[in-house]
Amino acid sequence: MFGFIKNSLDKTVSAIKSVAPQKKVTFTKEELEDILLEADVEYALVELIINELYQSKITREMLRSKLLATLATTYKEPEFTPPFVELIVGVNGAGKTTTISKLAYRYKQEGKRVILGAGDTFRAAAIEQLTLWSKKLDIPIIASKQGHDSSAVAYDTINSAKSKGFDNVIIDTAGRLHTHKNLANELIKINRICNKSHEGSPHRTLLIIDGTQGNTAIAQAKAFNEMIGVDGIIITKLDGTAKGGSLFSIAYALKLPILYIGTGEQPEDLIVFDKFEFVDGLLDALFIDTEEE
Ligand SMILES: Nc1nc2c(ncn2[C@@H]2O[C@H](COP(=O)(O)OP(=O)(O)O)[C@@H](O)[C@H]2O)c(=O)[nH]1
Ligand SMILES: [Mg+2]
Repeated sequence: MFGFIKNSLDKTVSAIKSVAPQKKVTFTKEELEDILLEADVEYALVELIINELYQSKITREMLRSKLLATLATTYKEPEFTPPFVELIVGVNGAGKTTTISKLAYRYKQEGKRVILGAGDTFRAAAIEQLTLWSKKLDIPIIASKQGHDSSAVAYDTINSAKSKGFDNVIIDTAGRLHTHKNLANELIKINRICNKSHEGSPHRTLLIIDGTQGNTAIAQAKAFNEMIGVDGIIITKLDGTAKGGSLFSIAYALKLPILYIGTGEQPEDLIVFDKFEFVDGLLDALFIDTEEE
């Protein structure tokens, strides 16, 4: 898989190159400040990183350890009784439905039996979209009509999975309702109903964040985390953005692990997030490889 994360950083690397065209062995703090801001690392985090670097000439290793530290939160899979139930949350257009099909495809490739729940009952198009993916991927789905209770969909999906011995349940949710409070209430209710239908579930709540939004997604991500509690993040559309540096600020601000990144619209365009590969992908664009000399 090596190289895929790096490819998704192409645009971010181009942005960096605009302020640091020449690779070097060390950079000054001022140079690094420009570089990190250009990559869309949030201002406060840039300052924090810069202030923690005590030397005047910053080497690759010094910066590397600071960047890795922002991605320090790790994910620990909880103990669970199958099926493993996942709730997918995030604002409209973030890439929830697409990411669900990618996850489902991945699990199916791993030999698992997956079922989808079309829990975004607010928009008819969301139900149709997930149904279309389920047909394409030949993965069963539980769907109801627009306007129906999304918790009922979650309940039915989990029950069906239990009775048929499925391994994974992935439930879509609405990204927007008439008001923020409505959305919060709906998500809290789905959470409760999942637990009713299968104690201990949902086992994992994943927040989908549109990578092209960069740092502006942080406030929104915090809101979701406060609403229902998020276990991990998936950043989508990294293929189309120069804001790769925002991953540091998002992970750091939320103290949540980034689990996957989305790099396209196809089911296979989901990559396990490897923080080392990500950080080194950026650093390779900046620092001269001293071993090559
Ligand atoms: N290029 C790219 N497009 C994506 C990615 N993930 C989702 N999309 C597109 O973003 C749009 C919104 O996605 P959708 O799954 O409907 O978002 P939802 O409203 O959160 O369910 C669709 O056109 C998707 O094809 C990604 O990783 N890369
Ligand atoms: Mg959707």
